[in-house]
Amino acid sequence: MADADVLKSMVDETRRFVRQDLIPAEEWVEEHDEIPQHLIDKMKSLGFFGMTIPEQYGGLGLSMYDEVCVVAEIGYASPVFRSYFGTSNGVGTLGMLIDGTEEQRRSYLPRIAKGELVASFCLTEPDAGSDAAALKTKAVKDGDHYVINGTKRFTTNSPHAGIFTVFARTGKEQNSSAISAFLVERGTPGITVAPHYRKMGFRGSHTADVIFEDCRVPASALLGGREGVGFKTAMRSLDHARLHMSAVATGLSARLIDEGVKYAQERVQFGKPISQYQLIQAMMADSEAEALASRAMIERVAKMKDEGLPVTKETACCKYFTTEALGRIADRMLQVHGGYGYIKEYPIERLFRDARLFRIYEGTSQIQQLIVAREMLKQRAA
Ligand code: COS
Repeated sequence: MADADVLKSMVDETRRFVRQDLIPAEEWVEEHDEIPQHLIDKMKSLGFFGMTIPEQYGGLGLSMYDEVCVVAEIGYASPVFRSYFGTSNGVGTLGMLIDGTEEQRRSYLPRIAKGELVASFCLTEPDAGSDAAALKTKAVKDGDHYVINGTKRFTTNSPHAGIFTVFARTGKEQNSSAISAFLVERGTPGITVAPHYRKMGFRGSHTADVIFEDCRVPASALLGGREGVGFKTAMRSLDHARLHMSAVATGLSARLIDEGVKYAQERVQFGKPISQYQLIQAMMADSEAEALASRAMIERVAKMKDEGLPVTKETACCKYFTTEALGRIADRMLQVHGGYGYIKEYPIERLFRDARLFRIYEGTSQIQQLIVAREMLKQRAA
């Protein structure tokens, strides 16, 4: 964990950047469906692309606690900005950090930390979403190479990515024990990134299918040099990434509350600001209580993770609670705006659409419930 003063100055600097640079650019991003290059450059200079990458590989080496504190600040802006560097810190690099060889880490992490190389995570497929172990992409050994064939779906940042962590079947078994992970560089013949999807929200963050057709990679691309452990690498990466995502959701909840309360203080009906009415206050109070609970959860679980404790159940609890709370808060704060919440005049309409994704990606709420219940039963059986 960083020294308290160092963390405070990082949080303060991030808060300033969010308010001075990111929030004023949100509408431009929405309209143009891209992030201006000068903001990407500023995010690079602040070290955001290497936030979780250890210092020895050129990153900031934040602890999980530091990470949730900084990320909750970034989450206060449109989640699109965080999304651009999110995969480089999260699922796109965690595999290398958890199971990669030293050579693999040295080859990619310093460039990812600088923002020169965007990392992307190819797990989901057309027929393997929640049931990730059902993936069909194959990697067949051919001498000192593997040949990869398959289609990966909804791959965040794939249009910008320079390196993909690709999960593929190397064995004949139909279960998760036949899944391996590969580090595949963009530009390898046989990779096609499809045009990005038109989504409900998150304009400016690009998600596309990645198609592998007879894509030959050297055997050294096999993550950690071991077949059959890829599924566990993916699950362990997601344990971390779901806590990171919970911090983003917590930041966005705080923003939505500020937007709703500001509107309630300005909007006059029946002769006084609507913030003076108890039915509006109830929505404010319910939202504030849930935001506080979210904040307490992420901080506590981050500390547990830093202590090396198992947190599969706890990160799933965080992802489940913070993103469902975010959904309720977004709905209430839009309700506070009344008819003005349903038109594009205020940020709430866009943030509401963005908030909807949180209950779906990096594992739906239903998958988080399933993980929590399974872990509870496992603990009781032990
Ligand atoms: N950490 C380490 N190992 C884990 C693990 C974790 N968090 N979760 C599972 N494993 C291990 C299990 O212990 C098991 O190992 P053994 O075979 O040695 O016993 C193996 O992985 C298979 O686990 P399990 O049987 O639980 O797999 P299932 O296919 O039943 O389901 C879920 C696992 C549902 C949890 C998984 O498919 C999942 O997370 N799905 C959602 C995927 C997702 O989030 N997609 C979003 C897009 S990716 S950004």
